Amino acid sequence: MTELAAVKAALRTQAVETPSWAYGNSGTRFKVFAQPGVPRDPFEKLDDAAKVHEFTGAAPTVALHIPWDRVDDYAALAKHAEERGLKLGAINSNTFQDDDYKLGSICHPDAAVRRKAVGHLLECVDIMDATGSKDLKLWFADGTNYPGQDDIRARQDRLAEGLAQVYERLGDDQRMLLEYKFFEPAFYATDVPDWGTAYAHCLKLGPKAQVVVDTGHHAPGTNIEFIVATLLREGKLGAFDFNSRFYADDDLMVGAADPFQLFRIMYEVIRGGGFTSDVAFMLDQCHNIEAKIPAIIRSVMNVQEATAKALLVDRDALGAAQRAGDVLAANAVLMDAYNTDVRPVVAEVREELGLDADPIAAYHRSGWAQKIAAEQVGASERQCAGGSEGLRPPP
Ligand code: LRH
Ligand code: MN
Ligand code: MN
Repeated sequence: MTELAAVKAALRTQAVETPSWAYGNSGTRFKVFAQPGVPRDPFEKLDDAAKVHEFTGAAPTVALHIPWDRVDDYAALAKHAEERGLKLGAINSNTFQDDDYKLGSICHPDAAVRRKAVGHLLECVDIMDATGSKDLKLWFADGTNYPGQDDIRARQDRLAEGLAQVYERLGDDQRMLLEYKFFEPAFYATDVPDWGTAYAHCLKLGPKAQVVVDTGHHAPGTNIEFIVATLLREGKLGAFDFNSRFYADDDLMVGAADPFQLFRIMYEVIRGGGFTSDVAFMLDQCHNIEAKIPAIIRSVMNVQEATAKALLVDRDALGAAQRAGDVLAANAVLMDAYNTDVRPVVAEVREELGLDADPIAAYHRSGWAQKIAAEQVGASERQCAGGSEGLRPPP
Protein backbone atom coordinates (compact mmCIF):
# COMPACT_ATOMS: atom_id res chain seq x y z
CA MET A 1 0.00 0.00 0.00
CA THR A 2 1.24 3.47 -0.80
CA GLU A 3 1.59 5.88 2.07
CA LEU A 4 -1.47 7.81 0.96
CA ALA A 5 -3.55 4.66 0.55
CA ALA A 6 -2.64 3.67 4.11
CA VAL A 7 -3.68 7.08 5.40
CA LYS A 8 -6.99 6.82 3.57
CA ALA A 9 -7.61 3.29 4.81
CA ALA A 10 -7.00 4.42 8.39
CA LEU A 11 -9.29 7.43 8.00
CA ARG A 12 -12.08 5.20 6.76
CA THR A 13 -12.03 3.35 10.08
CA GLN A 14 -12.30 6.44 12.27
CA ALA A 15 -15.56 7.00 14.13
CA VAL A 16 -16.42 10.11 16.10
CA GLU A 17 -19.21 9.91 18.67
CA THR A 18 -21.47 12.93 18.83
CA PRO A 19 -23.17 14.10 22.04
CA SER A 20 -26.97 14.27 22.19
CA TRP A 21 -26.73 17.53 24.14
CA ALA A 22 -24.94 19.29 21.29
CA TYR A 23 -28.16 19.09 19.26
CA GLY A 24 -30.24 20.82 21.94
CA ASN A 25 -30.49 24.42 23.02
CA SER A 26 -27.60 25.57 25.15
CA GLY A 27 -26.05 28.71 26.48
CA THR A 28 -24.06 30.26 29.21
CA ARG A 29 -25.42 31.26 32.57
CA PHE A 30 -26.13 34.66 31.05
CA LYS A 31 -28.40 33.72 28.15
CA VAL A 32 -29.66 30.91 26.02
CA PHE A 33 -30.26 31.90 22.41
CA ALA A 34 -32.87 29.37 21.34
CA GLN A 35 -32.55 28.14 17.76
CA PRO A 36 -35.30 27.12 15.35
CA GLY A 37 -35.84 23.42 14.72
CA VAL A 38 -33.99 22.22 17.79
CA PRO A 39 -35.00 18.69 18.88
CA ARG A 40 -37.70 18.41 21.48
CA ASP A 41 -36.78 14.97 22.75
CA PRO A 42 -34.02 12.36 22.51
CA PHE A 43 -35.65 10.75 19.47
CA GLU A 44 -35.41 13.99 17.52
CA LYS A 45 -31.81 14.42 18.65
CA LEU A 46 -31.07 11.09 17.02
CA ASP A 47 -32.76 12.26 13.83
CA ASP A 48 -30.32 15.17 13.71
CA ALA A 49 -27.38 12.95 14.61
CA ALA A 50 -28.33 10.70 11.71
CA LYS A 51 -27.81 13.66 9.38
CA VAL A 52 -24.31 14.21 10.72
CA HIS A 53 -23.54 10.56 10.05
CA GLU A 54 -25.24 10.63 6.65
CA PHE A 55 -23.04 13.45 5.40
CA THR A 56 -19.76 12.57 7.12
CA GLY A 57 -19.98 8.77 7.20
CA ALA A 58 -17.92 9.06 10.38
CA ALA A 59 -20.35 9.64 13.26
CA PRO A 60 -22.15 6.35 13.81
CA THR A 61 -22.76 6.60 17.57
CA VAL A 62 -24.45 9.11 19.85
CA ALA A 63 -23.73 9.65 23.53
CA LEU A 64 -26.65 10.14 25.90
CA HIS A 65 -26.77 12.22 29.07
CA ILE A 66 -29.11 11.10 31.84
CA PRO A 67 -31.53 12.57 32.90
CA TRP A 68 -31.42 14.98 29.93
CA ASP A 69 -32.17 12.01 27.67
CA ARG A 70 -34.42 10.08 30.01
CA VAL A 71 -37.12 8.13 28.15
CA ASP A 72 -39.59 5.45 29.20
CA ASP A 73 -38.30 2.87 26.77
CA TYR A 74 -34.56 2.78 26.10
CA ALA A 75 -34.85 -0.25 23.86
CA ALA A 76 -37.19 1.81 21.66
CA LEU A 77 -34.64 4.62 21.61
CA ALA A 78 -31.91 2.16 20.61
CA LYS A 79 -34.20 0.83 17.87
CA HIS A 80 -34.88 4.39 16.66
CA ALA A 81 -31.12 4.85 16.43
CA GLU A 82 -30.59 1.61 14.56
CA GLU A 83 -33.28 2.44 12.03
CA ARG A 84 -31.23 5.52 11.19
CA GLY A 85 -27.93 3.70 10.89
CA LEU A 86 -26.79 4.77 14.35
CA LYS A 87 -26.00 3.13 17.66
CA LEU A 88 -26.27 4.58 21.13
CA GLY A 89 -22.87 5.28 22.64
CA ALA A 90 -21.65 6.28 26.07
CA ILE A 91 -24.12 6.90 28.85
CA ASN A 92 -23.13 10.07 30.69
CA SER A 93 -24.23 10.46 34.28
CA ASN A 94 -25.46 13.71 35.73
CA THR A 95 -25.09 14.28 39.45
CA PHE A 96 -24.83 18.03 39.21
CA GLN A 97 -28.30 19.43 38.82
CA ASP A 98 -30.22 18.42 41.94
CA ASP A 99 -30.53 20.63 45.00
CA ASP A 100 -29.32 17.66 47.03
CA TYR A 101 -25.92 17.98 45.37
CA LYS A 102 -25.07 21.41 46.73
CA LEU A 103 -22.16 19.97 48.72
CA GLY A 104 -21.35 17.28 46.22
CA SER A 105 -22.76 13.96 45.07
CA ILE A 106 -20.63 10.86 45.45
CA CYS A 107 -18.26 12.79 47.75
CA HIS A 108 -21.01 14.47 49.79
CA PRO A 109 -20.56 14.37 53.57
CA ASP A 110 -24.06 12.92 54.04
CA ALA A 111 -24.31 9.18 53.31
CA ALA A 112 -27.92 9.56 52.14
CA VAL A 113 -26.89 11.92 49.34
CA ARG A 114 -24.03 9.62 48.39
CA ARG A 115 -26.49 6.74 48.18
CA LYS A 116 -28.70 8.79 45.89
CA ALA A 117 -25.74 9.63 43.64
CA VAL A 118 -24.57 6.03 43.45
CA GLY A 119 -28.19 5.00 42.78
CA HIS A 120 -28.18 7.30 39.75
CA LEU A 121 -24.92 5.83 38.49
CA LEU A 122 -26.33 2.32 38.86
CA GLU A 123 -29.43 3.42 36.95
CA CYS A 124 -27.07 4.54 34.18
CA VAL A 125 -25.65 1.01 34.02
CA ASP A 126 -29.20 -0.36 33.79
CA ILE A 127 -29.72 1.99 30.84
CA MET A 128 -26.51 0.71 29.25
CA ASP A 129 -27.89 -2.81 29.50
CA ALA A 130 -31.04 -1.69 27.70
CA THR A 131 -29.29 0.34 25.00
CA GLY A 132 -26.31 -1.94 24.45
CA SER A 133 -23.94 0.88 25.39
CA LYS A 134 -20.47 -0.15 26.47
CA ASP A 135 -19.30 2.96 28.27
CA LEU A 136 -20.40 4.67 31.44
CA LYS A 137 -18.91 8.14 31.43
CA LEU A 138 -18.62 9.83 34.80
CA TRP A 139 -17.92 13.44 35.48
CA PHE A 140 -18.44 14.83 38.95
CA ALA A 141 -19.04 18.47 39.75
CA ASP A 142 -17.99 17.63 43.31
CA GLY A 143 -15.66 19.90 45.17
CA THR A 144 -15.48 22.59 47.81
CA ASN A 145 -15.53 26.35 47.62
CA TYR A 146 -13.57 27.22 50.75
CA PRO A 147 -10.55 25.80 52.54
CA GLY A 148 -11.77 23.80 55.51
CA GLN A 149 -15.28 23.37 54.09
CA ASP A 150 -14.85 19.60 54.04
CA ASP A 151 -12.08 17.08 54.51
CA ILE A 152 -10.32 16.76 51.15
CA ARG A 153 -8.99 13.32 51.97
CA ALA A 154 -12.27 11.95 53.33
CA ARG A 155 -13.92 13.07 50.11
CA GLN A 156 -11.42 10.93 48.17
CA ASP A 157 -12.32 7.96 50.37
CA ARG A 158 -16.02 8.50 49.67
CA LEU A 159 -15.31 8.81 45.97
CA ALA A 160 -13.36 5.55 45.96
CA GLU A 161 -16.13 3.77 47.84
CA GLY A 162 -18.89 4.99 45.52
CA LEU A 163 -16.92 4.23 42.37
CA ALA A 164 -16.19 0.72 43.64
CA GLN A 165 -19.90 0.05 44.10
CA VAL A 166 -20.60 1.06 40.53
CA TYR A 167 -17.58 -0.80 39.17
CA GLU A 168 -18.91 -4.00 40.73
CA ARG A 169 -22.12 -3.62 38.79
CA LEU A 170 -20.45 -3.36 35.35
CA GLY A 171 -20.90 -6.21 32.90
CA ASP A 172 -17.92 -7.99 31.41
CA ASP A 173 -17.90 -5.87 28.26
CA GLN A 174 -18.73 -2.57 29.95
CA ARG A 175 -16.31 0.15 30.98
CA MET A 176 -16.28 2.99 33.45
CA LEU A 177 -14.73 6.14 32.06
CA LEU A 178 -13.73 8.74 34.64
CA GLU A 179 -13.42 12.33 33.50
CA TYR A 180 -11.45 15.03 35.27
CA LYS A 181 -11.73 18.79 35.16
CA PHE A 182 -9.51 21.17 37.04
CA PHE A 183 -11.96 24.04 37.40
CA GLU A 184 -15.67 24.73 37.68
CA PRO A 185 -18.08 24.56 39.39
CA ALA A 186 -16.08 24.27 42.62
CA PHE A 187 -14.00 27.34 43.32
CA TYR A 188 -11.42 25.93 45.74
CA ALA A 189 -10.88 22.17 45.43
CA THR A 190 -12.33 19.86 42.81
CA ASP A 191 -12.50 16.19 43.78
CA VAL A 192 -11.39 14.84 40.40
CA PRO A 193 -9.32 17.76 39.13
CA ASP A 194 -6.66 16.08 37.04
CA TRP A 195 -5.54 12.99 35.20
CA GLY A 196 -3.43 11.84 38.14
CA THR A 197 -6.41 11.66 40.46
CA ALA A 198 -8.56 9.97 37.81
CA TYR A 199 -5.74 7.56 37.02
CA ALA A 200 -5.19 6.65 40.68
CA HIS A 201 -8.86 5.78 41.13
CA CYS A 202 -9.03 3.85 37.87
CA LEU A 203 -5.91 1.89 38.71
CA LYS A 204 -7.36 0.80 42.03
CA LEU A 205 -10.72 -0.06 40.49
CA GLY A 206 -9.34 -2.40 37.84
CA PRO A 207 -9.05 -2.91 34.10
CA LYS A 208 -12.60 -1.83 33.28
CA ALA A 209 -11.95 1.68 34.61
CA GLN A 210 -10.20 4.16 32.33
CA VAL A 211 -9.62 7.89 32.13
CA VAL A 212 -11.41 10.38 29.88
CA VAL A 213 -9.43 13.32 28.55
CA ASP A 214 -11.80 16.22 27.92
CA THR A 215 -9.55 18.53 25.97
CA GLY A 216 -11.18 21.63 27.47
CA HIS A 217 -10.54 20.59 31.06
CA HIS A 218 -6.95 21.72 31.49
CA ALA A 219 -5.14 24.79 32.64
CA PRO A 220 -3.87 27.01 29.82
CA GLY A 221 -0.52 25.80 28.59
CA THR A 222 -1.03 22.21 29.76
CA ASN A 223 0.73 19.71 27.54
CA ILE A 224 -2.30 17.52 26.84
CA GLU A 225 -0.47 15.27 24.41
CA PHE A 226 1.92 14.32 27.20
CA ILE A 227 -1.05 13.22 29.31
CA VAL A 228 -2.38 11.26 26.34
CA ALA A 229 0.97 9.56 25.78
CA THR A 230 1.28 8.68 29.46
CA LEU A 231 -2.24 7.30 29.82
CA LEU A 232 -1.89 5.26 26.65
CA ARG A 233 1.39 3.87 27.88
CA GLU A 234 -0.35 2.74 31.04
CA GLY A 235 -3.33 1.29 29.16
CA LYS A 236 -5.62 3.75 30.91
CA LEU A 237 -6.80 6.09 28.17
CA GLY A 238 -10.47 5.28 27.66
CA ALA A 239 -11.87 8.18 25.68
CA PHE A 240 -11.70 11.76 24.58
CA ASP A 241 -14.26 14.44 25.07
CA PHE A 242 -13.18 16.70 22.24
CA ASN A 243 -13.88 20.41 22.32
CA SER A 244 -11.86 23.57 22.59
CA ARG A 245 -11.56 26.48 24.89
CA PHE A 246 -10.01 29.92 24.79
CA TYR A 247 -10.67 31.04 28.38
CA ALA A 248 -13.06 29.22 30.69
CA ASP A 249 -15.91 27.86 28.61
CA ASP A 250 -14.94 24.38 27.50
CA ASP A 251 -17.52 23.73 24.83
CA LEU A 252 -16.31 25.28 21.59
CA MET A 253 -15.85 23.21 18.44
CA VAL A 254 -12.89 20.87 18.59
CA GLY A 255 -9.93 22.22 16.69
CA ALA A 256 -11.32 25.75 16.72
CA ALA A 257 -9.03 27.20 19.35
CA ASP A 258 -5.86 25.27 18.68
CA PRO A 259 -5.76 22.93 15.68
CA PHE A 260 -2.05 22.37 16.22
CA GLN A 261 -2.75 21.00 19.68
CA LEU A 262 -5.35 18.63 18.24
CA PHE A 263 -2.79 17.42 15.71
CA ARG A 264 -0.22 16.84 18.47
CA ILE A 265 -2.79 14.90 20.49
CA MET A 266 -3.75 12.75 17.50
CA TYR A 267 -0.10 12.11 16.75
CA GLU A 268 0.41 10.72 20.28
CA VAL A 269 -2.76 8.65 19.91
CA ILE A 270 -1.41 7.08 16.73
CA ARG A 271 2.13 6.77 18.10
CA GLY A 272 0.79 5.04 21.22
CA GLY A 273 -1.45 2.57 19.39
CA GLY A 274 -4.61 4.33 20.53
CA PHE A 275 -6.00 4.67 17.04
CA THR A 276 -6.55 0.97 16.62
CA SER A 277 -7.57 0.29 20.22
CA ASP A 278 -10.72 0.93 22.24
CA VAL A 279 -10.08 4.63 22.73
CA ALA A 280 -13.38 6.38 22.03
CA PHE A 281 -13.33 9.69 20.16
CA MET A 282 -16.27 11.64 21.45
CA LEU A 283 -17.28 15.23 21.03
CA ASP A 284 -18.44 17.14 24.09
CA GLN A 285 -19.49 20.51 22.84
CA CYS A 286 -22.40 22.91 22.86
CA HIS A 287 -23.25 25.30 20.08
CA ASN A 288 -24.62 28.42 21.65
CA ILE A 289 -24.64 30.86 18.74
CA GLU A 290 -23.79 28.80 15.67
CA ALA A 291 -26.12 26.40 13.84
CA LYS A 292 -25.77 23.10 15.60
CA ILE A 293 -25.79 20.38 12.94
CA PRO A 294 -23.26 22.03 10.61
CA ALA A 295 -21.13 22.87 13.64
CA ILE A 296 -21.07 19.22 14.62
CA ILE A 297 -20.27 18.23 11.04
CA ARG A 298 -17.43 20.78 11.09
CA SER A 299 -16.16 19.27 14.34
CA VAL A 300 -16.10 15.76 12.87
CA MET A 301 -14.20 17.17 9.88
CA ASN A 302 -11.72 18.91 12.20
CA VAL A 303 -11.00 15.62 13.96
CA GLN A 304 -10.57 13.86 10.61
CA GLU A 305 -8.20 16.53 9.32
CA ALA A 306 -6.06 16.49 12.47
CA THR A 307 -5.96 12.71 12.25
CA ALA A 308 -4.97 12.76 8.59
CA LYS A 309 -2.09 15.11 9.37
CA ALA A 310 -0.98 12.95 12.27
CA LEU A 311 -1.11 9.85 10.07
CA LEU A 312 1.08 11.65 7.54
CA VAL A 313 3.97 12.11 9.96
CA ASP A 314 6.98 10.32 8.49
CA ARG A 315 7.80 8.27 11.54
CA ASP A 316 10.94 6.74 10.07
CA ALA A 317 12.37 10.16 9.28
CA LEU A 318 11.26 11.42 12.67
CA GLY A 319 12.92 8.51 14.47
CA ALA A 320 16.13 8.98 12.51
CA ALA A 321 16.26 12.69 13.32
CA GLN A 322 15.51 12.00 16.97
CA ARG A 323 18.21 9.35 17.24
CA ALA A 324 20.67 11.70 15.56
CA GLY A 325 19.76 14.40 18.05
CA ASP A 326 18.83 16.65 15.17
CA VAL A 327 16.37 18.92 16.91
CA LEU A 328 15.50 21.03 13.91
CA ALA A 329 15.09 18.12 11.51
CA ALA A 330 12.83 16.27 13.95
CA ASN A 331 10.69 19.31 14.47
CA ALA A 332 10.55 19.87 10.71
CA VAL A 333 9.22 16.35 10.11
CA LEU A 334 6.34 17.02 12.45
CA MET A 335 5.67 20.47 11.02
CA ASP A 336 5.74 19.17 7.44
CA ALA A 337 2.87 16.85 8.27
CA TYR A 338 0.98 19.53 10.16
CA ASN A 339 1.36 22.03 7.34
CA THR A 340 0.07 19.64 4.69
CA ASP A 341 -3.31 20.55 3.28
CA VAL A 342 -5.15 17.28 3.90
CA ARG A 343 -8.57 18.46 2.85
CA PRO A 344 -8.32 16.89 -0.63
CA VAL A 345 -7.35 13.51 0.85
CA VAL A 346 -10.21 13.53 3.33
CA ALA A 347 -12.58 14.59 0.54
CA GLU A 348 -11.38 11.66 -1.56
CA VAL A 349 -12.06 9.30 1.31
CA ARG A 350 -15.62 10.62 1.44
CA GLU A 351 -16.10 10.28 -2.29
CA GLU A 352 -14.82 6.73 -2.19
CA LEU A 353 -17.51 6.05 0.41
CA GLY A 354 -20.11 7.49 -1.94
CA LEU A 355 -20.44 10.71 0.05
CA ASP A 356 -20.25 14.31 -1.02
CA ALA A 357 -16.73 15.72 -0.76
CA ASP A 358 -18.14 18.68 1.16
CA PRO A 359 -20.46 17.47 3.94
CA ILE A 360 -21.49 20.94 5.07
CA ALA A 361 -22.55 22.01 1.59
CA ALA A 362 -24.39 18.72 1.15
CA TYR A 363 -26.18 19.25 4.44
CA HIS A 364 -27.24 22.76 3.45
CA ARG A 365 -28.56 21.48 0.13
CA SER A 366 -30.51 18.71 1.83
CA GLY A 367 -33.19 21.04 3.17
CA TRP A 368 -33.07 19.39 6.61
CA ALA A 369 -32.58 22.69 8.44
CA GLN A 370 -35.69 24.13 6.83
CA LYS A 371 -37.68 20.98 7.51
CA ILE A 372 -36.92 20.85 11.22
CA ALA A 373 -37.42 24.59 11.61
CA ALA A 374 -40.92 24.15 10.20
CA GLU A 375 -41.80 20.95 12.03
CA GLN A 376 -39.91 20.96 15.31
CA VAL A 377 -41.29 23.87 17.20
CA GLY A 378 -41.06 24.48 20.93
CA ALA A 379 -37.84 22.87 22.11
CA SER A 380 -37.10 23.31 25.77
CA GLU A 381 -35.19 26.42 26.73
CA ARG A 382 -31.92 24.94 27.67
CA GLN A 383 -30.19 21.71 28.33
CA CYS A 384 -26.46 21.89 28.12
CA ALA A 385 -25.16 24.60 30.38
CA GLY A 386 -22.19 25.62 28.32
CA GLY A 387 -19.15 25.94 30.50
CA SER A 388 -21.09 27.04 33.53
CA GLU A 389 -23.15 24.50 35.35
CA GLY A 390 -26.20 26.49 36.29
CA LEU A 391 -28.10 29.55 35.35
CA ARG A 392 -28.09 32.51 37.63
CA PRO A 393 -28.95 36.11 36.96
CA PRO A 394 -26.04 37.91 35.34
CA PRO A 395 -24.02 40.08 37.69
C1 LRH B 1 -18.26 18.92 32.23
C2 LRH B 1 -18.50 18.09 31.00
C3 LRH B 1 -18.85 16.66 31.33
C4 LRH B 1 -20.35 16.74 31.32
C5 LRH B 1 -20.55 17.60 30.09
C6 LRH B 1 -21.91 18.17 29.86
O1 LRH B 1 -17.75 20.17 31.89
O2 LRH B 1 -17.37 18.14 30.17
O3 LRH B 1 -18.39 15.78 30.34
O4 LRH B 1 -20.96 15.49 31.25
O5 LRH B 1 -19.59 18.63 30.26
MN1 MN C 1 -16.72 16.46 29.03
MN1 MN D 1 -16.56 20.02 30.00
